[in-house]
Amino acid sequence: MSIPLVIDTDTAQDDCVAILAGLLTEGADLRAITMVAGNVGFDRQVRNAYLTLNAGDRLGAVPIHLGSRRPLVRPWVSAENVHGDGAGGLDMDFAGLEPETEHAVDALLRLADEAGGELSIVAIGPLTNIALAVVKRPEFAQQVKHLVVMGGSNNARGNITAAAEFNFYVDPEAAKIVFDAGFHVTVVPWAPLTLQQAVFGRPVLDRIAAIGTPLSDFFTRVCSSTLAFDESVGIPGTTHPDSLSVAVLLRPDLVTKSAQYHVDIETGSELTRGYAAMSWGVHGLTPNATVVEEIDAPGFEAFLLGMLATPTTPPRPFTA
Ligand SMILES: [Ca+2]
Repeated sequence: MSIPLVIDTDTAQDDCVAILAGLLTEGADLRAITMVAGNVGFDRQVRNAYLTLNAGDRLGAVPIHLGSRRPLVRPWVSAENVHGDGAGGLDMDFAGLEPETEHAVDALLRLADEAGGELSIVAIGPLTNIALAVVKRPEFAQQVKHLVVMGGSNNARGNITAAAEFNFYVDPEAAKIVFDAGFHVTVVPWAPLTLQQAVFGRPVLDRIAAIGTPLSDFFTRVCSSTLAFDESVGIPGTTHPDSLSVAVLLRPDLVTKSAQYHVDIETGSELTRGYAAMSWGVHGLTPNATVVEEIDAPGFEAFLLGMLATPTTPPRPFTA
């Protein structure tokens, strides 16, 4: 059975891998890519998405809709110190590639209508576009079959601050709107889940490089800058929460443990801005999200490595 989905992304590094998983996994019907301000410069993110479609030999097959160029309330904060340009310096000729004129928020609403309750969304950047869709049409939350959100930490450390994970930190007001909206939502947290089960160390990266396909070469390139950063902060490899989020939607059998939580986002404090308070059921709060706690990590690795072995012929040559 095919799963119609949209990937809402701030395309850099693992976002690229997530898009490839949405493009190439059997049964996935990727209907659009919607762009949101996050990791790196907005227009650079759009180029990274085109680089990814090119790597997957699907240039022109999936529309890219431009969304929010800044968070709802706050100035944009980048993660360029982590990701560089988000594509490891990879480039190509972008001539003739034009994103859709329809705004990402309008595209999300239209695609939800067209899918008749079957559309799923994997949101792997700040939640600005998803929040705006809810603001524009509150019943959007009920129209979406399944929203998978990469963000927050489950009573564990952040990454951009001690308290907060990047996506929720960048636009905490948007995240709060989304968790209050009534979506059927599953959360893929940064810690402990990603840090414990979705880090690819050098031996795995060597195996990926040895696959020798255009996709594995692309993976190695786009993940290269982040590897240096991750190792500099004590993470023993590249991190893959975004591609894990796509896997959670498309391969729910990879989730081995999850639980119901009440998730709320800190918007008042500067110290803990964007902190996700994940209440585990003993505080009298009604659950509003499923939080992934454990995955089949070897299965996830096999999922991505299998995808990267897919033969493709990128129509446009990559340049350094
Ligand atoms: Ca992302």
